[in-house]
Amino acid sequence: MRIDVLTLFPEMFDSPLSHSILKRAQERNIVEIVLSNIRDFATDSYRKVDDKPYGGGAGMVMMPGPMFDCVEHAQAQADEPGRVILLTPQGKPLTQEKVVELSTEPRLILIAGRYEGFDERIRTGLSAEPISIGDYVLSGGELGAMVLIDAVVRMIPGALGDDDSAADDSFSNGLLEYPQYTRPEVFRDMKVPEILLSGDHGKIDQWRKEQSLERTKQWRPEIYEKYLQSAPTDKNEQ
Ligand code: 4HQ
Repeated sequence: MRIDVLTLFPEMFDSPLSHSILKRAQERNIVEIVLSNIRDFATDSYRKVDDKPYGGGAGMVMMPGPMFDCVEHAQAQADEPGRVILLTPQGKPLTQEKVVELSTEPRLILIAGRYEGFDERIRTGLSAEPISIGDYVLSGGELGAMVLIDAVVRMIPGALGDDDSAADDSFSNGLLEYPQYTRPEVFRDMKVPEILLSGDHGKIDQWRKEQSLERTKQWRPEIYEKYLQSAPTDKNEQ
């Protein structure tokens, strides 16, 4: 996969991209991540990329010109145009389902904006899909783009190491993950549940499933309802 990121602050990406799973995935050529500075596509001597909103109002809006030129420059570097994504609180929420879908794309182009928002023609004219990482307001789209990259890249086959697994992660089966324990068996008077020490893997699987169901019901009732309504498998017999 190739991921282009369009931003006014490419340096913000240096640290997240140079550690752990994202670092290794790039080294193994599982993903190529290319940063472009939108300001390099400004056309005036001030390198202006934002302007006042038509109709008045507070704040500044990202101009379409530099953004179109930046996207088209990125698209000229590969055969497929790639799926263009706009990070914005107005987008559909990023879910694990969406993450898995994006992980099968050959190419993504992420637009991380600043200021109060984008000229609407950036969304319409570039067929950009608005995506939000959550219902809160960030200072810019960069952290949203980093969250999306991290979640997507780890789902590409080969990106996770042998000791990592996506199979038991929260949401992978539509439920929150069961509680985990490691050594010591007793820590500050708190004991590891007896069943996990029993060696009975049938019983352990059953306990974990019950725990997943129980914490999802308690903590994320809306996810629990969705799970109950989804395709009937062994789940509804529990
Ligand atoms: N912003 N999910 C405003 C976000 C955001 C979000 C990004 C703030 C775009 C212009 N991005 N800029 N929530 O709050 O992705």
